[in-house]
Amino acid sequence: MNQQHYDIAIIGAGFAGLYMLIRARRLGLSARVIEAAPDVGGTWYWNCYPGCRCDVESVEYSYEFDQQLQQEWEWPERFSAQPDILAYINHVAQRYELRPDIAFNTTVNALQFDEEAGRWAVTTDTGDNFQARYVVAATGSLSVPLFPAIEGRERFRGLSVHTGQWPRAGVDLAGKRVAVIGTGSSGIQAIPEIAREAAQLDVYVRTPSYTAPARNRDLTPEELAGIKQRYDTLRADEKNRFGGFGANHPDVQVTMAEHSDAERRASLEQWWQIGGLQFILAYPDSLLDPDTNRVMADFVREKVAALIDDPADAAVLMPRGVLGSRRLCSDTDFYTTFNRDNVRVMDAKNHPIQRITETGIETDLGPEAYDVIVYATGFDAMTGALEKIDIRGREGLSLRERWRDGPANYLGLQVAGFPNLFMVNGPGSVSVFSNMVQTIEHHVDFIANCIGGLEQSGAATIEATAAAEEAWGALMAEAADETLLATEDSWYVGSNVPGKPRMMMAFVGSYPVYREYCQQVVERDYEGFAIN
Ligand code: FAD
Ligand code: N01
Repeated sequence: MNQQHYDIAIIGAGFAGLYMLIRARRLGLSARVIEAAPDVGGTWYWNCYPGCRCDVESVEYSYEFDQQLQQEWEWPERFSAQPDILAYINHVAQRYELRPDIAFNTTVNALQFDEEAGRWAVTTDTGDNFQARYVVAATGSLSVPLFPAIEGRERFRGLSVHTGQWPRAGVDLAGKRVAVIGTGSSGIQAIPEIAREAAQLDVYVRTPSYTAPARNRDLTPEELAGIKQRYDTLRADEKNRFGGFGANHPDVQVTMAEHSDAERRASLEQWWQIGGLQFILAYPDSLLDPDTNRVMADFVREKVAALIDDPADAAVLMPRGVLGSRRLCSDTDFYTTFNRDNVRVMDAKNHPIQRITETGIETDLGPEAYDVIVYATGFDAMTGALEKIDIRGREGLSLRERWRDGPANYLGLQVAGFPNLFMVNGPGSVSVFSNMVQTIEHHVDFIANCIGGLEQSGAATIEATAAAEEAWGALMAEAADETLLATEDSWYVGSNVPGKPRMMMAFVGSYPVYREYCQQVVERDYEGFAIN
């Protein structure tokens, strides 16, 4: 028989939930983690599609809370592959003996705040229900896979798979006719791998993404030893970078306008050679000045044109619009994959997918038959996982209702009317514009310190005030308006989900600014929060 009451309910056993459990234990509080998956890992459990890896360097995309852990773990590659990241998370779960406090294969369906008792009732799909004084939703920003609303999807008699729900046993693609729908980060990583296995691969491209070569490679033992020696400096430096990553590379402060044409060219070439997401950091005004952005985008287009043999394919795959307003992807052999004889580019912008049939995909150019359809079609990001839960705060207030016009929040941590309910990297935080393990640690530390303080003071609840929420919303909007980030349709602004309110859902004012803001809030006795 499970215990009926816990101090803290933690939802999710990814990077965020696991660290929250560690911090709860350090506070001497009882905690129970509920996880829908059969094991730990979150993103890195679910996304086991071929080619999946991180795009923030592994030595940065990892926990820093324990020096020993940081020193003992050996990252094999610059950008480690999903199995290696999952192995690391499993190591963490084992090292800190976390599993006994986690209920796997269990989904939280509802959370209801009992105002009189000052407790949350947690209801799950297995009947494993309990109460907790605090709830930490470590439910993930990109954890609800999204299928497109294409007619007939259920009719397909072959295999349909989403990259975010890839079968654990793998998919045998040898000799198969495969279609991939979607060319965001997931599609771009999976396509070269699928092309190597499948007999035939058709890639349906509606909006081509900007992508820079990852230039992934093995980390040499000497390199890793060097990083470990200066880990403290690296971590400190990281916290001063826009997105909390990139500390292995120069921190460019010179805007593009300060460079001559030749210097500009040399700089962009240098960053192209460094590779990956870092390319966006070539100039500090890359996401602020439309001229800088255009020059960088033209540079990428020139590179793309040189990599694809067939000009007609290149035209379909050529990225357009603002560089970075959809997440810059990071690839290995993406464009050259289209030079293979077994790969075709399908222009899904001019010939949209009309329907899925029993045998394949139909456009106005006719039907195409497939054995496997891969949906690399993304996620109901930022709010999806929270809105799947029926969350009721004070006076039965529903979170879904509260967020009908957009995810109002304070610091991406709390929502007014929902006391003692914390989000990790929730909408309104830096989250998806950062090295998320770094910002997860920052959020969890904030939450744990806050709970620790409440416990010491004997206060029962903490809750964002409506005024603080409104002010934070205005600040978020202001920060977004100062950048080019909200100019195009993307999951950043919720436009990939029909009916979702369109707004920039993360704080784009930078991680250092966000840290400073949080620091001031704490120094002013949790300004913007009501403590009772
Ligand atoms: P998640 O890892 O998403 O874990 C949330 C967990 O909560 C999931 O396991 C889910 O099953 C569980 N859950 C949700 N709702 C419920 C419920 N109601 N009941 C029970 N359980 C629930 N970020 C970077 O910074 N760098 C990268 O290189 C990077 N690469 C990525 C690659 C991919 C393919 C994807 C999809 C995302 C990537 N991200 C990256 C973002 C990534 O999501 C975060 O870095 C990080 O892993 C998030 O950890 P988390 O614990 O917050 O959430
Ligand atoms: O999802 P996406 P993702 N017909 O939303 C297309 C992280 N991540 O899973 O834009 C045709 O970016 C859609 O086209 P359009 C990272 O933060 C990181 O790839 O709607 N196409 C788009 O091309 C990332 O940003 C890594 O026109 C259709 C694609 O599906 C986030 O997760 C790896 C369609 C969806 O792209 C999400 O990335 C993976 C239709 N009907 C993920 N419907 C790293 O590298 C949708 N599409 C670290």
